[in-house]
Amino acid sequence: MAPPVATYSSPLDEPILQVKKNGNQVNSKTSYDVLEDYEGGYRFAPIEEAQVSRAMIKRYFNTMYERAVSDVVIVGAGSAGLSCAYHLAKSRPDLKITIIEAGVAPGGGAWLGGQLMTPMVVRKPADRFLTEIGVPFEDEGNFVVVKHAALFTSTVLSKVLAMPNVVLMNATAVEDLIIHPDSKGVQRVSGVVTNWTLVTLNHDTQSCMDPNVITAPVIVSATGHDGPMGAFSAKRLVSAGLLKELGNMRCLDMNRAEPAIVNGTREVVPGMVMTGMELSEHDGSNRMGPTFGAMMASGIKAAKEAIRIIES
Ligand code: 48N
Repeated sequence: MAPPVATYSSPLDEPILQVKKNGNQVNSKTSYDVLEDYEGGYRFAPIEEAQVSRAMIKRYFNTMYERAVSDVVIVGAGSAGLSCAYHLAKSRPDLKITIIEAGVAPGGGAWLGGQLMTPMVVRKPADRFLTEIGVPFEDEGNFVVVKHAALFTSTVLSKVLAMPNVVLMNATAVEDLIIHPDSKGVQRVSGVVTNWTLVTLNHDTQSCMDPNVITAPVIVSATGHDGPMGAFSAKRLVSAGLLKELGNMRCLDMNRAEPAIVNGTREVVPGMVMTGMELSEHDGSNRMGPTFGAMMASGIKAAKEAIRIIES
């Protein structure tokens, strides 16, 4: 039998959620209700295609205009950047926090545990962050295991995106830094230079694709140690003459790496706080491999550092 064809005389003035079932008007209160067959089949409110474009354009470009001046820009939405964003936005709901993420999908390396395996290991006491955001885990004594890394990442991401003072611009890359001398002549990071990531990755194929800018008194750099732009800010600080040389991440040592990253999280140059695995490239600390507690704790420390700078 052919599926029912939704036919209605004048959709624009038909009551949207008033649908007929067995000849009677029915208020479809829940999504399940509307899944049942109604006379004329499942129905949507009518729309003009241009309404969709304008709904996206208006909001996105209003946001770009409004966030051209932010209070804190976080570069990189991996586990460190997202943990920083969560703590910062929760502690200071008055701050305009803008996250710039080069990938279409935020989350960095935290969608998987290690060697593409899915469980995520978090060493105590960093499990407290999991408890705070409501991520269940199995307790193994000195560490805990989240059944799938994506459960942590999707949870922290959803909480960060739900915060009214946070804006995430994904598929957008930071391709340079804004650096000004302050009143004492000290070089200070004062913002970021951005472009669509696909443009940033293609400057060698098409010249003169100039970037955009976002200014902020504090930049938190959490660009990780691998991927097409890993350790972006650390490398740029070297080429800009604000860092003598990269420390270069050292070999794996979990017990040394994790406290070094957390305790080393700091304002590495005036106006820039560095967090997560990018710091291992900046400082030359060890890598910790497939354990994520330091990313969470480092992100939280970066948030505290950003607040300290803002309030100083
Ligand atoms: O997940 P990552 O790479 O970085 P972190 O520091 O948040 O977490 C690191 C963690 O995943 C590990 O590497 C673990 C602990 N392994 C350690 C080890 O020993 O191997 O996230 C960085 C994010 C990514 O999403 C990138 O796409 C993004 O930063 N990114 C950028 N976004 C915008 N502009 C850029 N220039 C840029 N560069 C990187």
